[in-house]
Amino acid sequence: MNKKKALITGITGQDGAYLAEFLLEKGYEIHGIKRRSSSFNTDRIDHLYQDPHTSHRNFILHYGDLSDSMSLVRIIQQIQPDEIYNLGAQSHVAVSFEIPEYTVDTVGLGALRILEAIRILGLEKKTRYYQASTSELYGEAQEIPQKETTPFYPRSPYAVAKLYAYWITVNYREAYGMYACNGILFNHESPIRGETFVTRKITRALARISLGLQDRVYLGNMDAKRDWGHAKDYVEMQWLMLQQDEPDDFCIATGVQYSVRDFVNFSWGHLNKKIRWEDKGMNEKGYDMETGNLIVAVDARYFRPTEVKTLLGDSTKAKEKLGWVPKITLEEMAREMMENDINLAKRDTLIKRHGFKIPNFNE
Ligand code: NDP
Ligand code: GDR
Repeated sequence: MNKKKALITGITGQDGAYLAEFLLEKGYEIHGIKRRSSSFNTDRIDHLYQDPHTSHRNFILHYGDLSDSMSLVRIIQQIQPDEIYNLGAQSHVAVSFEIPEYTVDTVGLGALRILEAIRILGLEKKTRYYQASTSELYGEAQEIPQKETTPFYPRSPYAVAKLYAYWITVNYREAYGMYACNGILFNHESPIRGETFVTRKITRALARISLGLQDRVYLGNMDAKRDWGHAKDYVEMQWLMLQQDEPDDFCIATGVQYSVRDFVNFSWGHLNKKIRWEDKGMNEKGYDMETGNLIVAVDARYFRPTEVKTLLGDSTKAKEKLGWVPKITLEEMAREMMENDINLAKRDTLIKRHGFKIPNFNE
């Protein structure tokens, strides 16, 4: 039997890496789109790499870009994929205020370019399409918890671009009978989460502080609340959504909410340490109880022009129709992330001890 072929945009990102691993285990032939970079950008998938000079590969990367229709048409025509997972994006909410046009180009028009490529190539009945939609669509939440029927109120250029991508996916499904779905995923993290998203920024910094590599971490809104799940759990749902009889849209969340401050406490608590918080509110500072040293400081540069204060999801529909339930708790995930970042910090300590310079970025 011929292997199923999946094409993944954003394969070098957090979800792309977990999804590629998951689909390889299911026996898929994986094709991924990577964009040109002046330095290597495949860290998260290097363990899956197969030498292009060998035959019978089932993991193949193609140069392309969501802003380049021609590359997308060429790759889709060549592969004729059974499934496309559109995970590629300028996915940082705060950065989208700095580069709004580029964000809309990759996130909004990127989705349109793929859908239109499927249509132009006459693959409407063959190729199933997954759109990486987001809880950021709810923004200023109109209902608690949020589910598939909750009205959207996006609060950033990123979220507004994702709103376009959401509706163009629905429109191509209705207009052309395509199997196209939106996974409205709430925040999901992991040890390979990008270093500038708040959870990873926290675990990485606290690990380094505990080993004396840096003295504090600067954060923004400590009161923001999120429904945080584990990326490994969530990619299974992306696949399940494309295996149904009829295409549909689903919310994916844990149904449990914590604040950024809670996440700091979980992570520092992993080291059996406690934090004393002073100046309650936005200017709150966190001191290590043992040493009395300031380890968390609030810096207004991390506040956003319009903030999403609180998100909490209801994934009853996914539980009922897909049989999907999240397995990994936030405490387990924070522990896994801390352990990973402590190992990386130990490696940096060793490098420093031998006289080499280590990067000291604090974004
Ligand atoms: P990441 O930021 O980790 O990965 C984004 C990926 O998109 C990277 O592979 C990146 O490539 C690629 N990319 C960026 N710009 C382009 C472009 N112009 N052309 C082609 N590829 C590009 O995101 P996640 O893995 O966390 O998220 C996956 C998707 O899910 C995104 O669309 C995100 O918006 C969405 N989402 C994520 C959630 C989360 O909590 N993680 C929640 C809800 C939705 P490179 O490595 O070269 O930068
Ligand atoms: P988010 O994730 O914006 O929800 O988007 P992020 O981790 O960036 O922020 C979560 C909340 O934490 C607050 N915050 C900080 N955020 C960052 N990045 N850095 C800080 O120093 C900091 N301090 C406080 C933020 O203000 C925010 O309220 C993520 C992305 O993966 C999107 O692509 C995805 O669509 C959504 O999750 C669901």
